[in-house]
Amino acid sequence: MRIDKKQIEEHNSDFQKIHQKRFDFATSEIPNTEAIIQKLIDFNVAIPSWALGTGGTRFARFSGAGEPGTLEQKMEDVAVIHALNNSSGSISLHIPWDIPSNYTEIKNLATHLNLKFDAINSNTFQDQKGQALSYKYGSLQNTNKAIRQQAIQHNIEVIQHGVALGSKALTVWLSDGSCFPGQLNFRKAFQNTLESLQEIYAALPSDWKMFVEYKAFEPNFYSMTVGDWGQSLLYTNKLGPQAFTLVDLGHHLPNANIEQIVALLMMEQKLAGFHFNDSKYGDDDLTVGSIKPYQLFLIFNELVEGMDARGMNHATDLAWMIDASHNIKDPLVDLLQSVEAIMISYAQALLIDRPALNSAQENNDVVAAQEILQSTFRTDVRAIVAEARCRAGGALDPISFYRNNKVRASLIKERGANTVATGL
Ligand code: LRH
Ligand code: MN
Repeated sequence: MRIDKKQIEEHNSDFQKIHQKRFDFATSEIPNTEAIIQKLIDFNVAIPSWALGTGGTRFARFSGAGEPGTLEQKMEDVAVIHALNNSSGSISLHIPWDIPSNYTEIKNLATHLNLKFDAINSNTFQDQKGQALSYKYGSLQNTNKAIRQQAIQHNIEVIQHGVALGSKALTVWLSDGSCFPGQLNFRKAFQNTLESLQEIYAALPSDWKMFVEYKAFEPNFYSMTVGDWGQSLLYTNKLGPQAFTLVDLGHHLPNANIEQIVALLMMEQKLAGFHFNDSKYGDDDLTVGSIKPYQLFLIFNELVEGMDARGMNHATDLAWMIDASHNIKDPLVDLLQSVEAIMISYAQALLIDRPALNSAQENNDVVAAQEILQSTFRTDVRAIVAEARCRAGGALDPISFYRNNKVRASLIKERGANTVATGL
């Protein structure tokens, strides 16, 4: 399924009149919109290969139709999203779910689809068919050295897959932990995991990064061996300068102050980047900005402040990825909504009057500080985001385009109704 430029031009000419009115109003209210538009055009959010099909829970999975059944079809779906929003030009693969059958063909397809390969993910949270040793009691933490070695070897193979595709980072998320008090010696589990990560770290090419993703609970429900940002930072500090802490928004205990965690990880220059999603209770993997949009804005406020304080390149110095699961919505529409929510929060954070906020903070003028943030959060920047998208060749209203052009119906016609995507 390819979206051709002509279709997008037709769509944009239909939406131009209403868009122009909104854009003119926005530019009359919002200062230096051109600088913001350029930042938005340069910004890209990677799409997870495992979120292009319908996700499920332990209770049920209501499969959608026309899902991508192969890596090639997953890449085509990411290309559809990218053609519509021009902000999703990279895919994050998960091994072994996405092992390419032919590297050259996959790389040629990526070039043809104008896609890059973002961070690549290892998987020692499942036992694969024919796998010699089980990860039931953990992988890198396991008391059994042979099991740790098997997991280390898998991660090194994932790096090799990534090198062959042009990725520049390995994401390690460990489901390791315990379900009951007394089950685990926390210190030994940490030591085993650190030594194992050190062997994997030693296999990293010099221009690669390792992202250590933490999670408070699930699938272990008493302890996780990389359970929070502090534990992940312990590992990444001990591992070395190529190791960074990855923040998945859904991996925190209720009411955690994620924007403060982000500010401190940036201060330590140990922030890898993000797995964006939203949640009300646990690792719900819901649409970004659908539950706590103010929190997302506050996170981007800390990001813009932190990146500018260090002269970082907003688009390339951190890893921007989505990690979501779609139980009841069309995955492509859900991902379009998620990228839109990210672009809106980023644009609003770029709007914040930093000198005024800094002086309010310096003078403990709490009300002024609050008003600066809240009035910015209540500023409608959607026309600015749409203008950036349109200038970059995207659709003014991607979801209307997707629906009006019956993209899902075309995918079903092409793939049939029963194709199932590998992943969660
Ligand atoms: C774990 C996680 C991790 C992925 C998996 C698909 O909850 O966030 O990032 O490997 O989801
Ligand atoms: Mn994640």
